[in-house]
Amino acid sequence: MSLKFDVVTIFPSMVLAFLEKGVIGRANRRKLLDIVVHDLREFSSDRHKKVDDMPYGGGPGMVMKPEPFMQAVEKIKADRGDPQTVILVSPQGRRLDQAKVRSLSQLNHVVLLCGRYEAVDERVVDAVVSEEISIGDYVLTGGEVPALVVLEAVARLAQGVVGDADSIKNDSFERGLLDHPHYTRPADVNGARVPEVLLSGNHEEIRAWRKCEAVKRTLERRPDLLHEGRQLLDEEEKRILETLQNVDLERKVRADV
Ligand code: 4GX
Repeated sequence: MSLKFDVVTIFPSMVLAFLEKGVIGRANRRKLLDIVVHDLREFSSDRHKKVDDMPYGGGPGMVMKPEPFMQAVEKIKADRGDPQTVILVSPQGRRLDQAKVRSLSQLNHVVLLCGRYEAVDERVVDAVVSEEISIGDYVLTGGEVPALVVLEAVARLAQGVVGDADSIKNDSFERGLLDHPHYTRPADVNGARVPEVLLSGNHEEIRAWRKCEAVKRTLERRPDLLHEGRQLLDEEEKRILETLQNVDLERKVRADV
């Protein structure tokens, strides 16, 4: 039972070029995934295959016409069965996070609609879209990259796509902590040395060091993760966090006197 995706875009070649590479490409070839990319222009009834038009009420930019997206979703339903969700990637959507990715990975069939220009006619949202998803608070020129972000994040959670299932449990946002620093050979690059503990062969010390570095980084760069995900931390991590916070507090108090 492979996870089905349908992507609707005016740039199918761009999306396909991305999807044939790497872990996702391999999973698609091995039939662990079943991804179909659709050219939106093929669903335009217009003789010039136009998919955009001027906005009613005036204003800058163009709006994507409703019928091509609606026809595309109809065709997907007829050929591939009813999807469990039809996603429009859009700055107006709920922001994607790993919890949302996890819940999407439980589905069998996901449709992703990619818009361009200023907007998509709202009747597409009303008629065929089940949810709008944003990948973050910055402005892009089209929905293709966001759709690929959603697809890649969801697809790698499907059974067998990522070879080593343990590596998923280790993902930063599954753990509520950022990753610790990593090093590979050589042990010295122009004088920049790998931390001595990693060369020590003392696995208990290495484990403790990594944990401490992960908590330090998270506190420093993403304190928001520690507030949301404190329950994800084990006792050892909580102890490290408290120690670091106390050290910081003492430093502040000393600066005061
Ligand atoms: N996260 N964009 C989509 C066209 C558009 C406009 C309105 C639907 C409704 C974005 C983001 C994003 C730019 C992709 C506008 N589509 N999408 N595009 N950030 O900025 O998802």
